[in-house]
Amino acid sequence: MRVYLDNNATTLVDPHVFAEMEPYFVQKYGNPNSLHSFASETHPGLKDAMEKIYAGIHAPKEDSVVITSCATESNNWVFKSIYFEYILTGRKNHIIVSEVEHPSVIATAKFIESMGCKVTYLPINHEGLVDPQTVRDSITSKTALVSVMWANNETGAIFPVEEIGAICAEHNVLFHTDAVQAIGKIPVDVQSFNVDYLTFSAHKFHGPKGVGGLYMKKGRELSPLLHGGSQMGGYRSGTLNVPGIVGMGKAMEQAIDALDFEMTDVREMRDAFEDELLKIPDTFVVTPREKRTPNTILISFRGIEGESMLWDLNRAGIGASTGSACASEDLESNPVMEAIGADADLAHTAVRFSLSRYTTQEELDYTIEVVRKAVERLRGISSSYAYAPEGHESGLDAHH
Ligand code: C6P
Repeated sequence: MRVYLDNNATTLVDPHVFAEMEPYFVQKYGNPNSLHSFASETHPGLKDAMEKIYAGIHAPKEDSVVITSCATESNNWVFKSIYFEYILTGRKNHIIVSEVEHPSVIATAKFIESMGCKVTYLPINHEGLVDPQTVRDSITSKTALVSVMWANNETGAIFPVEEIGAICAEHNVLFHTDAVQAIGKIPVDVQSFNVDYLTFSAHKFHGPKGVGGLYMKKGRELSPLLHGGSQMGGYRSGTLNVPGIVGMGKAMEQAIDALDFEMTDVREMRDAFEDELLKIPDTFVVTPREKRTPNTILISFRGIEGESMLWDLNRAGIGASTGSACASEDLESNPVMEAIGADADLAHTAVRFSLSRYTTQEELDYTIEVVRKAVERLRGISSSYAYAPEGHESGLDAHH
């Protein structure tokens, strides 16, 4: 059996999405900006896809959605543009991010920090959540931007973006949220709270890789990301990725249709799976379930290196991760586990299971069996587990 439980890293392309994209590779392959019928026959599909994307996040017509190649690009664009518009010009000198943002935010924040911008990295609490009060306390008259993700890719923790957005509005500070792990898992409505910029990426909701987007509220326009032929309203030049955009539109529509299923059926399956995992002694999950996206579990198995667990899982045909896919190769401890104050031993033991609407009960039953065996085998050869004093603390800090 092969089981895919790494849906926060990327997802299977929905077959309906794939079918919708196909003609745009082999029949309707014209450049949408050309002046002939090969071009114009791409227009209805593009228009339809953009409408689906706007509808998926409830963006009003007057706001902009700019298509990018991925969430990393969208996040880079926001920060670098804010740097050009506000920091370099001396209007502001400070931005705020949470310390558990995706590397595409953290590394970009560090880059503009190296160019002279002050950056505040907000801590997370013992539940893996950002406290909105820390945002309020960090804002100064020179703060240009607050960027806090909607849902964390490692724990699934849902951050209080409504409250943070309200604090930003109160202080006249721009607010960006990376909603990559929120779309298709929880309702996303850009009109229901204050948000200026919102990042998303098609391959996280059963769309194709290589296409993402940035929502931008009217009046909050950024400086162009790519100068050139003025596609995408001049914000991002370059020939449009027509199949990708069509695919993202369809994937957004499918994700919205499947949202109830995700929030009830996938959640129930996740919860039952988690109950089984937690029956294994000395296992810990950080964020409470009701504060998490419905598909995600970040679990620690004391005494077992996350990578060793992945090895055993992989040999049994199961794909999971120790955290963010792009940080999986460095064998560092999990940054979110470190941020909540887990001890060094426990921070190396995290394994992320992320389900999707394609996950089946049979796959989860099989996974439980494999995990149980792996825990037995790996703890049997773990010196740190063998010598741990009886009744030892969970390894998390005092409030646990
Ligand atoms: N997280 C994970 O395993 P791209 O691939 O550029 O479209 O998405 C980047 C990205 C940005 N923000 C968040 C919150 C994300 O989760 C990701 C991708 C994957 O967690 C791969 S590192």
